[in-house]
Amino acid sequence: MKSTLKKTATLIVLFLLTSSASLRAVSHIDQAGPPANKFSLWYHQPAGDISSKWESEWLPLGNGFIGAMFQGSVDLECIQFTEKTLWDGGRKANPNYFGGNKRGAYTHLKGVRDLLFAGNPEGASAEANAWLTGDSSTYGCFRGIGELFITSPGFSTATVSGYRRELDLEDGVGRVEFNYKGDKYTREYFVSFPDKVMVLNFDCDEPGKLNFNINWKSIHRGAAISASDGLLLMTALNRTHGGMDFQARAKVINHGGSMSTGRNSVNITGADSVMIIVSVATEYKNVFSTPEIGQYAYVGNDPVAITTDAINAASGKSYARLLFSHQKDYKNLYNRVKIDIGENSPQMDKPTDKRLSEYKAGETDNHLEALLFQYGRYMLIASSREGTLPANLQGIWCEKIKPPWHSDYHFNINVQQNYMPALINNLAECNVPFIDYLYSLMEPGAISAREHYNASGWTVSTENSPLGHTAPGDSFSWGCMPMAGAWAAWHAWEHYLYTQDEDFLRNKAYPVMKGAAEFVADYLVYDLLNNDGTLVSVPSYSPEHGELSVGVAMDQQIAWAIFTATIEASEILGVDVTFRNVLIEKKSKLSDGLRIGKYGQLQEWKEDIDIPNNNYPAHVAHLWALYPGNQLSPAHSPQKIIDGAKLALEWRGVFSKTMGYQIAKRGNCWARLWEKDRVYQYIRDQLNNMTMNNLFCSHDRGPKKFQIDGNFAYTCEVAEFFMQSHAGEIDLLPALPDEWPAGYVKGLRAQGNYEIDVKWRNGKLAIATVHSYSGLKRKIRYVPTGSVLTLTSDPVQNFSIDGKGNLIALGH
Ligand code: FUC
Repeated sequence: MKSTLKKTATLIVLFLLTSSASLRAVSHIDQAGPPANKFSLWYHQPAGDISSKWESEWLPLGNGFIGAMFQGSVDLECIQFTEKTLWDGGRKANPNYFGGNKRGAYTHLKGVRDLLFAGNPEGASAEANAWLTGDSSTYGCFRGIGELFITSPGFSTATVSGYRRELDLEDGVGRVEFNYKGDKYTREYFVSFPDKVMVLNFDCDEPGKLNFNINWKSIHRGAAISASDGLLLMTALNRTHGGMDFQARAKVINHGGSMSTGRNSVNITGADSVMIIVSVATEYKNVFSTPEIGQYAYVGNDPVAITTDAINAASGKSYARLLFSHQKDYKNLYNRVKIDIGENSPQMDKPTDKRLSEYKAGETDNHLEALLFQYGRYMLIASSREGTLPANLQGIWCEKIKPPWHSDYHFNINVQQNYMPALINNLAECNVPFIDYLYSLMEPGAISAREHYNASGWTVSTENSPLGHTAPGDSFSWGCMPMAGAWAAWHAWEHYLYTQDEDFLRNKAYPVMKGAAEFVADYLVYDLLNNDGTLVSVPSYSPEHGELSVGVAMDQQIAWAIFTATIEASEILGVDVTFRNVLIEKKSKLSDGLRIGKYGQLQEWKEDIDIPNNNYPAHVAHLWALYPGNQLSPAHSPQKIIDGAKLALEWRGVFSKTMGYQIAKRGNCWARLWEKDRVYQYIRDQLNNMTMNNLFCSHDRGPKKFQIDGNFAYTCEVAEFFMQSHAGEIDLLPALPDEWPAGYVKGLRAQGNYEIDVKWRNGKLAIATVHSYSGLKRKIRYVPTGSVLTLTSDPVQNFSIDGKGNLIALGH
């Protein structure tokens, strides 16, 4: 029966076929409908060429270690991959590598400060560029590794029908499906965190139909490729010129048919199904020093042992079992947050690229906006898992030898922005790699603190590599960021604020915070320019805006935040009374980072020199205290400061002008100001102008350049429209846009160890459920009316509003 049906279908398809298109083109006859799971990205055609479409069309998979992108081609499938720790450079490139630090640079610090105090910023810049910059000559770079090809001999893509390429965010799986000569072919791809392997499974509903040639190539010259017994190896050992050793190992397992192994490839003939398991590892180890190598070691893992063990363990498991463990792990994280802001039929039934282009043409598509939100959560799960490095500028995905900005850790906003969505979106586990990483920066960061600033504690600058490069960059103003470590360490404090995990605070967060606060305490000096008796950061620089200066707003705000957090943490832990008192004393003398200037604006610099409407498209650094900081809130801050922040944002928040990674940041600032009518334009701008067909965020408005913090900032922004908790209370619906009149969000996390579900109708709260895991009795505010209640210690509490908008507690 099945074969009769299939024959009829084949005839129809053949009848309908037009002349054959180019090899990659896929027929649109018998087009596939949408996938079963609504939170999926899907397409009617494979992604384009790797050289021009990788960052805009290919779809990402990852487990925090291995990052892969798949093209979805029928006849020549390509899975591009890398491993997060593949960093070339550092000590392997130069045995005298010293983390980029220049020994004794600090002896010139006083000279730079004196010039700034003498009112000579140009002279100070020249002096700083001559003496205080770091050495970036062997800084290194994150790199792609290679591409795996699965060729289907005899296949013609022109004759497939029902083609669909998808990334299913609900299942954590990529798929390619199509019909060919009456048979249905299904391919499923994922990267498993529990099994530490990438798994590719090829199936057909008719036995014996799968014929493949499987091989791969590396983008690294000198990587040896070999094959034996269904096993492909890509090995680069004993590399010179700074190259990190690595190995990729792929095992091909066929069910039915036969397998033969050539010199560099594996051939499958007539199989029922085929599974390919891939392990990738490098010699990178995040250890600062070893007895054999000394400082800046950062190697010590054995890639051959890691890939051998992973493949041996995984190849003894069935595809179903590997899939089961992957989904159990993935769904445990992904399923915690559910969102519904409205579903827009018929847009939801259209492929993602079509939806996006219609959206750009003005179509309403709330579900697409929700899809982008969940995509950020997917990407964080795929790029940031415990046991390895945090997500970098491209998360974990890289196809090149030289990605933009080395795809490194940028500490003047980007790496922090990667982690802004983690806690509120119930992914605390994905935040841990960042805090672990900061912990590991304490050793190299102490050397930079000493050599460049004669300070205790630890520091890091604008650009950082996982090879311990914590020195300032090679142009000083841009490349120095004295408060970078403190900003990052403040994330460790936030982790505690959300989770209330005192062990984590004691063992992980507090040491990081204390070291950062020590550095800041030493770095601050009395302001001899204004002679006002305040402590200021000198030299300081408002990221990418202006010249070297004395006590820029952002530095002062971050100093305030790290002091406040460290004082409080030391009280909670009952430690370091003397140091705490030093911080209390210094905090009382800090120059205020919340100065209001002659136009009523929140100042970016200590001097009142802001230019109205200057529309600078990048950082809005002086709003740090508002977002991501915790210092400001309309709930308790003086109106003058809130108005000053609004004006500053007005001048700099101009719609459709900012860069990709800054759009959601501005939306988030308006959300923190509880200006619901200002936020939605940033949602629209990001999707309209900076979102590519695979929903990656572009850094630039011109030629597209993938940078992941734009995606992550979006996911944070959307969550904060529904709920905020930075002001020591739970704020419900603080910035709900009118464009999302009804819906719900379930599973957000709030500071104080709460989990929050919110449902609304006609733009008004219907019900909010607070799950209280630590029993704290904080306030809960319904922002649209300002109505406030106090939480009890009950584990579950429900709230709604009465006819006047007053918050009312409901029974359980
Ligand atoms: C910051 C930004 C740049 C870029 C870089 C990676 O310095 O200002 O535009 O995003 O990071």
